[in-house]
Amino acid sequence: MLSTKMENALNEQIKNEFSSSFVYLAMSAYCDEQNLAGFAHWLRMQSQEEYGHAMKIFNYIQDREGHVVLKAIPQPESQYGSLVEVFKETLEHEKTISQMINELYALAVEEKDYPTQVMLQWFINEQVEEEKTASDILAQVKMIGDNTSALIVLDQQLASRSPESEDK
Ligand code: OFO
Repeated sequence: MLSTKMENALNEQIKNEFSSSFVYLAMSAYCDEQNLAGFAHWLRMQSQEEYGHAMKIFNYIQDREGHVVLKAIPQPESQYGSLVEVFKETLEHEKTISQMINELYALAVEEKDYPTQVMLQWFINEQVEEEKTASDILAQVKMIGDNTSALIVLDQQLASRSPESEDK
């Protein structure tokens, strides 16, 4: 059974993952308005992935016979200055989420909650990937600068992202 402290912290992380989903959906809308359909698609897939992360913790709390509490999520930004800004914010956002996951893991260690530690290891690995992907796209967007042809190529590449499988 989950301790109250652990359960509260996991419910908070459900909120953070749903909040991430909202942030990426807002970024997707911004890219769509800039006629960057590939970026918009990629960010929409990212938003769905974050929804999946929230549900992974949601299901876990239920498996441990805990109590799920869905908290209000903040309104995301709806305007961005540029693509560079979008991916700078994406990278910063993922670093913040990594920190949150690490803190959750530290709490699970403190609580001697071994199943939660195992569950969180998936998220620790995932965050390494999330930060790398955000950092790679940010570097590419910076390199492209004002080169429209290169931007179109990257937009086409990002359009090919497929939805994550169930266990992602
Ligand atoms: Fe849930 O990994 Fe990004 O935020």
